[in-house]
Amino acid sequence: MKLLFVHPGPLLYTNVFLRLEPLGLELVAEAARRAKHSVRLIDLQVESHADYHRLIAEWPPDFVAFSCNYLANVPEIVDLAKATKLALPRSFICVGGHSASFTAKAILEHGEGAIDCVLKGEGEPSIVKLLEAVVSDRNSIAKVPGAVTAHGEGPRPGFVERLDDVRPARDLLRNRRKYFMGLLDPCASVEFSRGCPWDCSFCSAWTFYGRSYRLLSAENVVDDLASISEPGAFIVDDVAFIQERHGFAIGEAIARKGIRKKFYLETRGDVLLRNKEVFQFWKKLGLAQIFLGIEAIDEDGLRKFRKRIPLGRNFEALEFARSLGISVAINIIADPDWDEERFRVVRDWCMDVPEVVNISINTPYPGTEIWLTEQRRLETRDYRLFDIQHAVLPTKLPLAAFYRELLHTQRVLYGKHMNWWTAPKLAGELTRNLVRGQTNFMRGIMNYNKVYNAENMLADHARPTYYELPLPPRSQTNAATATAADLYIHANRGRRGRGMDDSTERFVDATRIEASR
Ligand code: B12
Ligand code: SF4
Repeated sequence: MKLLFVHPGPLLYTNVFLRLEPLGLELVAEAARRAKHSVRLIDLQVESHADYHRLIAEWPPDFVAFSCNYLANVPEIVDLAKATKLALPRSFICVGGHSASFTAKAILEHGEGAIDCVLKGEGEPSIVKLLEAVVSDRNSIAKVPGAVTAHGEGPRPGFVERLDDVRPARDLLRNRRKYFMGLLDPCASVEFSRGCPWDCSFCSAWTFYGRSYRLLSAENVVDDLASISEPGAFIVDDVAFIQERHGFAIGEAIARKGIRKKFYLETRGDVLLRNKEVFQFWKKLGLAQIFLGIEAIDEDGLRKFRKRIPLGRNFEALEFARSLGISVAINIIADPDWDEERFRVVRDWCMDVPEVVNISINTPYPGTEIWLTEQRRLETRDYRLFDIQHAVLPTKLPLAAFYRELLHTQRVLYGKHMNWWTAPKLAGELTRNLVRGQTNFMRGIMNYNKVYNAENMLADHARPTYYELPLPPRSQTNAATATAADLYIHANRGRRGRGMDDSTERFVDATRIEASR
């Protein structure tokens, strides 16, 4: 069959700071290609809807698969699916990915018959089974693991047996130079591990993978890295280098092979402190930027998000990261109940630290515990606003005042970063990128005021809403009875599902809240 894999368009963030290669979709596309199908891929972060329609007119696919990692992309995907079904009534249309897995039935309903199937969980194993069913016996589609159709639902999705057996179809991506992460321009995405063993209440990374954590071998990672020509590499792992040995094994293999790249990764403060030598080693290998999810600057806030890292440890982690000479960005979660005074306190704190500070808004997402337990009523159920840049819970300040405070705070922090200690270095690196013809980050900086603009944010709330996110069933919203099992997409295989040594397992257990799960 002719298969087309589609990544939806950009969200707010993508237009300024970074735009990344759709690695998950490439992995699923490669699994389908290995099953002897003819495969193409289009990424609407860098191509337009007109390009998409032109492509399906010139090369009409039998099967179209959309990647829906982000809830905010649901309306765009549903509309594209409807338009595709109109143009190609015989095509089979499927949606998969992180957010689609948690909202499968709603997506089918919004599709009004245009979407044939939502495929939950990791796509590599299930896409092959779905394609077999589509080719040979359409009546068996609803029995495919992870499949949800209007006629029924298959068993829980299965895991990829060995992550070393899957590979991304990097060659299918056109415009590879359009992907960047700040100054890492251009930048490819790489995966060293999959899943997260912690269980933070605002996050769905662990519920998607059933609290599993699997590793790719150093040999496989290095093979993949060696095939990438971009000088930058974004490590997509939820928490990088949880296990010291794995970090060293990959690092040593990179050094042996003589691979030189600049790396970006995300990790936790306590992991950074536990595995200091790994990060020191990686600094020598080219680790350029670290993103730390600090989330709150007071103990109360940390408890709320169930990050069991004492505040002092987080500050110690920041000190250590600074001592490495690596550029560090941190994330703080703003609650919609913040008032002017709270914003001022946060601003003052942020101005005192040299790190780049990113502020996101506390947003309950399907698949997270706060989605079930948040007692505040949602102000909106417009999918497009669920991007942690818009407030979907009631704000204590009038909405316009909340956005003014938020954007003022973001602008002050952005200004600090752009003008202060980074300016000379930034200018130098930007110039080097421009000389190589890489203008992504430069354009992002120029877009800042247009994108982060209070009037535009308010106008986003005023748009007519055609698709609304359904609320969780009442039976699940009682905090006392809601359990993590209600949330899992992949089954929790317990200790056996986590490729960690016992000491790391104990470390994780000691730093998460629900040690009994
Ligand atoms: C790397 C990452 C990013 C990258 C983007 C990478 C990319 N190009 O897609 C960056 C840094 C840009 C990013 C940004 C944001 N992110 Co992000 N991100 C992640 C992260 C950590 C890993 C994703 C990843 O690449 N995983 C590795 C690949 C291999 O897995 P995958 O993409 O999930 O693909 C697998 C399956 O999902 C599935 N699949 C995927 N597509 C398809 C398609 C089909 C047809 C099928 C069958 C299966 C399938 O199969 C794949 C292979 O197994 C996830 C957390 C997580 N663990 O999923 C959060 C996550 C997806 N991000 C999240 C959020 C909130 C954001 C932001 C909105 C945050 C912000 N500050 O604005 C932005 C918006 C992004 C945008 N589009 O502009 C949330 C999603 C919440 C939601 N429900 O919408 C997540 C779940 C994190 C969380 N804490 O809960 N993100
Ligand atoms: S440590 Fe917490 S926030 Fe980070 S990926 Fe794991 S569960 Fe999500």
